[in-house]
Amino acid sequence: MNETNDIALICVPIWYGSDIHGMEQAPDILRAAISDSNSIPTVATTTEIPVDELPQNEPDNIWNVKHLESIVVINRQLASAVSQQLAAKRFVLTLGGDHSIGIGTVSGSLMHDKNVGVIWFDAHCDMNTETSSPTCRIHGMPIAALMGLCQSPLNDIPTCHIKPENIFWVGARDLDPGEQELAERLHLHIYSTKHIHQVGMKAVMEELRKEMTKQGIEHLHLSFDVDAFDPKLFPATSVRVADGLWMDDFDTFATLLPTLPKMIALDFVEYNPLLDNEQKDCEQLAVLFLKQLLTAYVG
Ligand SMILES: [Mn+2]
Repeated sequence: MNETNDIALICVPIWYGSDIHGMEQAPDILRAAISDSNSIPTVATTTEIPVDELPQNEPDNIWNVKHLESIVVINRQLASAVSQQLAAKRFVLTLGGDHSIGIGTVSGSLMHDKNVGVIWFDAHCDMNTETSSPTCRIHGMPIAALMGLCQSPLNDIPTCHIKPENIFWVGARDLDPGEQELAERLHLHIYSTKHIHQVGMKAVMEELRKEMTKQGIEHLHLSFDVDAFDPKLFPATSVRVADGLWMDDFDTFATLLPTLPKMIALDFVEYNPLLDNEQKDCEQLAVLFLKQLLTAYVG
């Protein structure tokens, strides 16, 4: 699997999962920025997942979840696009959009390898269900859908559900009560920012390596949400949480990523260009992150 190092780029300009405008602009901006940067490997093929306008009268659902039908349609298409590209032995880079796209991307990786490991790099755990969610926004639910804990059609997007022990949260620091309960009951692998800063990112990467070996994981999917960073470092995101990760944490993470099972897919989500400054500092940081994350895998 993945004998070649070609990149398949998938763009998903969606904001419906966050219900906040701006993130739909990120794929075009990042795509232009990485094609201008000669330090990022060339993209072999690009797929645009169509994000249609919301219908005038959106159908109700009993959970009052926002934009459910549109998000389900988009994620079904995304899952099959990801699995097709993985089957063609390409490395899949998906540019969001909000983090609701994690349902589709990880579903695609699961079609390729049922035992795929997932690093959910995020300030949040994103494992609320339709009933535990305080906001009714789907970008806080992808992990619950992937684990099969949802009740709506979100649950049926993955053709097989992920084992909770194959998910590794890095940078989490804002758990809702329902998520806290799940984390304790299922003994989830959550590496909080506090823990990372206590023991150091290097030690955390070693813990990840050992746990992934224990689970027999051969392939890795990295779902990278920029809100994992401290808002002082990366303010251009919509759901900011204080006390996040810093540049040296990221450098260690990216440097040691090749010591983990081979990464086959990377999602880059929740960058909101409308919240960037005039100098586009966050756009430049985003390109730097992508470059460092991709270096060991492609090109
Ligand atoms: Mn997220």
